[in-house]
Amino acid sequence: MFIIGTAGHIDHGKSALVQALTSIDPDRLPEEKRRGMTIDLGFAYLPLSSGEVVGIVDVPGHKDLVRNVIAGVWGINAALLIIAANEGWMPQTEEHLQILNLFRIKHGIVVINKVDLVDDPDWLDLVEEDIRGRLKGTGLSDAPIVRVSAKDGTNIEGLKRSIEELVARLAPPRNIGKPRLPIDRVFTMKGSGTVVTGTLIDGSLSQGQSVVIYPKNLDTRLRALETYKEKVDQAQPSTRIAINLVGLEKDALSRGDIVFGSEEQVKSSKTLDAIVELIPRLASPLKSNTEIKVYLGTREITGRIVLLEGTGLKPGESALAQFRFREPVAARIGDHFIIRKPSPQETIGGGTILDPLASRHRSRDMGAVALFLRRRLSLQIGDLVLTELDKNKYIRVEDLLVASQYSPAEVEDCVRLLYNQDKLVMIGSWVVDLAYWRKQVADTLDILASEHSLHPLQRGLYQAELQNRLKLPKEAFDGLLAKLVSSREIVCDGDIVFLSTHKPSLLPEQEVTASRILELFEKNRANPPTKKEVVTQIPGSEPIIRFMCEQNTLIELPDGVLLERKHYQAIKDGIVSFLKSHSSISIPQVRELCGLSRKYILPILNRLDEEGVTRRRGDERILASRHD
Ligand SMILES: Nc1nc2c(ncn2[C@@H]2O[C@H](COP(=O)(O)OP(=O)(O)OP(=O)(O)O)[C@@H](O)[C@H]2O)c(=O)[nH]1
Ligand SMILES: [Mg+2]
Repeated sequence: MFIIGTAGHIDHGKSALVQALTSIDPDRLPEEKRRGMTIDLGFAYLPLSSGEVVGIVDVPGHKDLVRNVIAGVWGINAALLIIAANEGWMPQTEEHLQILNLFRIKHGIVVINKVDLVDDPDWLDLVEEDIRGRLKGTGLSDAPIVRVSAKDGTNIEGLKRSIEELVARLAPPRNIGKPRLPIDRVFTMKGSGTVVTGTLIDGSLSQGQSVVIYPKNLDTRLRALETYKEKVDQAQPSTRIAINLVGLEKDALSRGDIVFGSEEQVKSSKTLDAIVELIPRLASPLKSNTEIKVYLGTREITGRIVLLEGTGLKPGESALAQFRFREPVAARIGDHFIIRKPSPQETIGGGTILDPLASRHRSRDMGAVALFLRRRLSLQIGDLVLTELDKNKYIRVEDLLVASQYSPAEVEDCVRLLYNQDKLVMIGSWVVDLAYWRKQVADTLDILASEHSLHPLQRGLYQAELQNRLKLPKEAFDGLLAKLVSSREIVCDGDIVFLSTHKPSLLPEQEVTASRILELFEKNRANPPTKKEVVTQIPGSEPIIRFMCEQNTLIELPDGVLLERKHYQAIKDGIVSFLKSHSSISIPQVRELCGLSRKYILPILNRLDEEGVTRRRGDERILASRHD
């Protein structure tokens, strides 16, 4: 499916030509009939011999109605640039051509109309020669030039053949599964309620499906769809469609609103970065921070343009720029737009959106921002994926490049390809920028190394603490640890992470303290000191006690009770062997067995319960099942 738009100066016969081609009068408003001119967009369709139907959008030629032209040209695949033979090239011929050019329309036919008014064939040759010269350097420079008369029908059949040839050359419209319908008309139809029309792009829409309408985020459903006067179940991209919406008042909608297939596909921002180009014949340069009108989709929106490189842009030149709007705008990377001066109204340029979700840039970041945007100029998916990662650092695959003209499957395939080429990192559902990932790996090793040198007695760092100090989502953080474990750079022991080269060890003077601590326990077997008591007797011994606990030389029990490992093991063995010949053991029996007071016995028994050695039954302990 394709859409062709008309273009050209007022009264050059655009609407007459549409009627001659299709037998449909595109001027539908009473005022248009009365004044004999097109005011708003008109629509028709042309069935081709192939059976395909081409949609036609007819635009007004009046110089004050250029905003309607832009809304109409947006979304067309090819153009008919119509020039009256008797008048030749005129100001809006030029302005419309510039608009087509800025929208990167590269396919079209130039029609010299009203040949019935010119008797002299040499004159027509001159007109054609002049046109050829003016098309140079534009997207239509090689377009065929066809001479017709809409009035007497001269060569209308020839023009139809040219249209057939043109359509055969067009690349099929893309269906990326993310339908957008920028609304160009809203009206009420008796019996069915609110109807909107527009050019559908980027995906298909089906009867009954739910949609969301931006910017008010109105949820609704498509009661019925029509393309070219026929009811259809599904409409394909690059068709003109009319949709009947359930439960919405006409006043809730207007031109410029966008129907989206789902809420997840709506991404918007008040700041958008773009490449902007000024048309060559402008009288003055464009200053940074100027207020302008931007035409995106069918929406006209006023905002400021901030040049990201330099303070002024000369006619015919291009530069990176940021738009700052008061309200958010939903655009996609690669969308073309037109810019106009508010007064006097004049088309001054256009361009392409490079980052529809930009933020305000600080002047010191400008160099990096420019580099980032320049890498996007190709609009190639690989460049977009890599720059998006550079910007976001890490992102879920399904959130990557939603606001682009690529399908989720294309993005995923590209991510996989770049992953195979070692250009990015994939961890679970996350994609991580390669340089960022490397930095996180280096940071992990640095953090652990400095932690070890700061606390040589400790085994390492808690995973949660390390994750806090890095900036990665949990799933990616786990992936990072797993990778460093498999390359044997780090060890994860339960919650603790440490460098594989790290062995906690005591300095010679700390060894002395450790022996003194052990001595305390050996001397007081019947009444071992608590942690507090050790620290009182040997000031500064706390880290060494912790180290000895980690090394399993000491065992720390609840309530600050400490026991020498060997001592604890002996008590445990005693209790287990007692229970092997007795069904249970009471607290007095434990006391008798190990010669310790109640202060130690309860923590010991609780610990044994925790270890699954014993189990409580009333006031007594029995062997836990695995010891039966
Ligand atoms: N003699 C002659 N008159 C034509 C021809 N085509 C259109 N006209 C007349 O030119 C006038 C303007 O035609 P339109 O089709 O309304 O022109 P338009 O380009 O659509 O005008 P706008 O929409 O206002 O820009 C009408 O009076 C038409 O009848 C033609 O081939 N020969
Ligand atoms: Mg017209």
